[in-house]
Amino acid sequence: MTPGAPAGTTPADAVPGDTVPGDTAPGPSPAVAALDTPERRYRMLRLIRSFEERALGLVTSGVITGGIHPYIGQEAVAVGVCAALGAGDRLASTHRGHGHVLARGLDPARLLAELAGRVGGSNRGRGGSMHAADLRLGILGANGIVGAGAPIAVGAAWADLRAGSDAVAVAFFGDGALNQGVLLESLNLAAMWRLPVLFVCENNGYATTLPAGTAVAGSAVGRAAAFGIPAAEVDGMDTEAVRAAAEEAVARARNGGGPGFLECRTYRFEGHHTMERLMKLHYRTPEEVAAWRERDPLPRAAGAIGAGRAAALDAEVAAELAAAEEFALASPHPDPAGAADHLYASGLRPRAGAVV
Ligand SMILES: Cc1ncc(C[n+]2csc(CCOP(=O)(O)OP(=O)(O)O)c2C)c(N)n1
Ligand SMILES: [Mg+2]
Repeated sequence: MTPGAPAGTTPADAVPGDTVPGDTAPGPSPAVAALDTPERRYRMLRLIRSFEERALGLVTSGVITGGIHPYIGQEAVAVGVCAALGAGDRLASTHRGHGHVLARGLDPARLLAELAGRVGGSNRGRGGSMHAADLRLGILGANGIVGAGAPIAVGAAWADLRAGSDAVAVAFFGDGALNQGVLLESLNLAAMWRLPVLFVCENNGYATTLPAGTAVAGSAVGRAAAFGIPAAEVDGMDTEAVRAAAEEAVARARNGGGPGFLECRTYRFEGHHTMERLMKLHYRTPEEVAAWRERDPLPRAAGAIGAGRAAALDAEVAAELAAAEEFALASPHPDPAGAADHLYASGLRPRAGAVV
């Protein structure tokens, strides 16, 4: 492949299955997760919770290097929002993104392999925890840059609108993004151009160890209101409350009503990042953590379907994740000789002489 060849040409060194831009995951085309019944939503809550618990174990044993930002405690937000989406919609995720991508339908086996840096991973093991993406599911990517999903979702919504589609784009972000300029720019543009975007603030009370109460002047919904964007505060520990609020905002956006904004009040039960286990930090009291654990979204969702049915689904998920781990661990690490592959869109390669 000669440098500078026009985009769209097939590189001579193309990897099989990599001819479609964004078709990052080898294997069959995945389907968006169906979350249309309380049972399916409960199963997904359990899948995310158990996936994260298993991933924590793999961090401890050194199989996953670099650590993760566990989503445990916040599952109702991802499941409630994704339950309100259609197959053609899109989402931009965060550094704490496993719940978002699983709720959208990413195969847990592929995600676990991705976390472990294996070729069978959703991004061939090259992205890791903070970069899981699959454009076939409308997953525009997790993102290690606080607030950076917002402009990506706004751009996707603008492109879809221009293309005549009625798709909606969701931007997930934390309370830590509320003071990022790029979020405010994104809110402004989405409001000015009446773009079909749902901004979802997962307010878990802390940005790393910084309490939102000492960092955020005004309020989350107040920021949206300043741009004329309808905003609602939602109990982020209640899947059905999140779903109802998201459905309303998604329907309005899809019908030309412009962007919406949800502030989901939630809590992470684990540390900010797995590194926190090695640190002696005292920014939350055990009483505060215990009080939020009382509001765990899983028992509430299990109550709606009955204990027997919930236990059966728990067993199903446990078996699925055991198989996922087997798949992930059997998958090899990528060949270091191919480290520079996939850095550019199809048709582009590093400049001759570039050090990669
Ligand atoms: C632009 C930017 N600034 C700082 C960081 C370092 N950082 C990583 S996570 C984080 C806190 C994010 O808090 P929040 O947005 O509330 O999400 P949470 O971790 O609570 O889910 C920070 C400051 C970063 N990744 N990107
Ligand atoms: Mg936070």
